[in-house]
Amino acid sequence: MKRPNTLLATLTVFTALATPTWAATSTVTLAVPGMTCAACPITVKMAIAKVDGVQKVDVSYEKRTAIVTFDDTKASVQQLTKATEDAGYPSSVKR
Ligand SMILES: [Cu+2]
Repeated sequence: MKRPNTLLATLTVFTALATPTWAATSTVTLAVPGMTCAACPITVKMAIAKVDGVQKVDVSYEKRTAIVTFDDTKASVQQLTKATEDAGYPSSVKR
């Protein structure tokens, strides 16, 4: 009965990745498809930077992504995506 154990281990890893509890600093890549000109990344970056706990924001207009480093005891991914959405740029976690 190797299969169930392997499945359980896989699920455990995925759960751990989805909800990191051991570290204060997390990095997430957000897909921001709504950026349509060179000025958009500035708006997105400012919106994300305002979220408490955000330490670093790298927005790529070419890739339509925002790579955010944040303190996950202060901020959540949901707060980050909400911040971009409130600024007019809905985003989602890129995997
Ligand atoms: Cu623009």
